[in-house]
Amino acid sequence: MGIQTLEQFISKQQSKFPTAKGEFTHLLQAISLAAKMVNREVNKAGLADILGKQGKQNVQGEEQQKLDVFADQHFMDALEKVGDCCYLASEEHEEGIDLTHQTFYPVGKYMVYFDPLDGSSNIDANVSIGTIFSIFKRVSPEGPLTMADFEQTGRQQVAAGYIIYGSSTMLVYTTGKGVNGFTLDPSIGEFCLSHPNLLIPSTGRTYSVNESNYNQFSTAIKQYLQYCKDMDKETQRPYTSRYIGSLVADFHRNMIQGGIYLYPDTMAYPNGKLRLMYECNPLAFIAEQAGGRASTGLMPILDIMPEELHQRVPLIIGSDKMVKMVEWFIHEYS
Ligand code: AHM
Ligand code: MG
Repeated sequence: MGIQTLEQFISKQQSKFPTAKGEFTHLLQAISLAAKMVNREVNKAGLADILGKQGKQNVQGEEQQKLDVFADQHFMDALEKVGDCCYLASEEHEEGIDLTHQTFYPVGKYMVYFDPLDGSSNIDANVSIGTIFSIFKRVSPEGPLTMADFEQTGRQQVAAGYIIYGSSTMLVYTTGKGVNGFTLDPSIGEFCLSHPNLLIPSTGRTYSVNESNYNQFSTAIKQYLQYCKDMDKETQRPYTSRYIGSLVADFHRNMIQGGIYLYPDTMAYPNGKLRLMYECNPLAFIAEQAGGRASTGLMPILDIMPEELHQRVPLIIGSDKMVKMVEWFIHEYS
């Protein structure tokens, strides 16, 4: 069996729906193109004076890195030009962009939420970073967007994915029929199918959490972390602690090897740090599609009704049995 490029894979999937107009195919192609451009910049980051801070803060008061701005511009540009979107929202912009008002490019039915460069505080240290995206379809037929278009839970996502710029660059996505991973072959500039039908092991030995926040965690989370460190032959505890501090990288490792990632509420972040629309929802969709689980500890991430664009929620995500165990601790100790 020879290689199968992302484009070939998408076309093959699309051919199963003879009435489809190819809009979704174009959208994924646009994302793949922007990902390649960001990858190129990430790879030459040390050379091109693109490392370091931009000197501005984004809407959430975090310092923007130069590559954040580059990635945001390229994803925005590619998604706007493709003409299949009606709304674009990025971590880097306070407001989403309603494309139904513009006349320059065609307007389509897709709403895309994305984090252009997640974990960007790691760039200067050459640590893996990522892009995360979530795609919805507007529910109102046409014209201006309505509240109903924004009031969709993560279960209504039509696709979601991430790109990890790591020791190799991978694009992993789902359209609700399993998860597939593609590795960028730099010699031909194409993402090639490398991880068909990805499944998260139902349990693992790795837990990822920023443990410096321990004193701010609830009793339930403290008890769970103690459980991770306790000795038990059957469950192979103590578990191993691994925290990169780059969500896509921590999540991807757990996808491949099994494990759990937690960003619970803390005093500094009473609702957790991570954002529902472009960090938690897309990864939760992928996790569930790969046989894993994603929860706030009290409810599935995918059932949360969004209230605002940059809404934060606690995130517990990864191997099914491990996430269920945290839910059990939260139930017992709350
Ligand atoms: P960012 O979107 O500003 O990069 O923040 C999200 C990142 C995640 O990648 C990572 O898991 C988390 O923040 C790390 O936060 P902390 O440094 O508090 O552990
Ligand atoms: Mg982020």
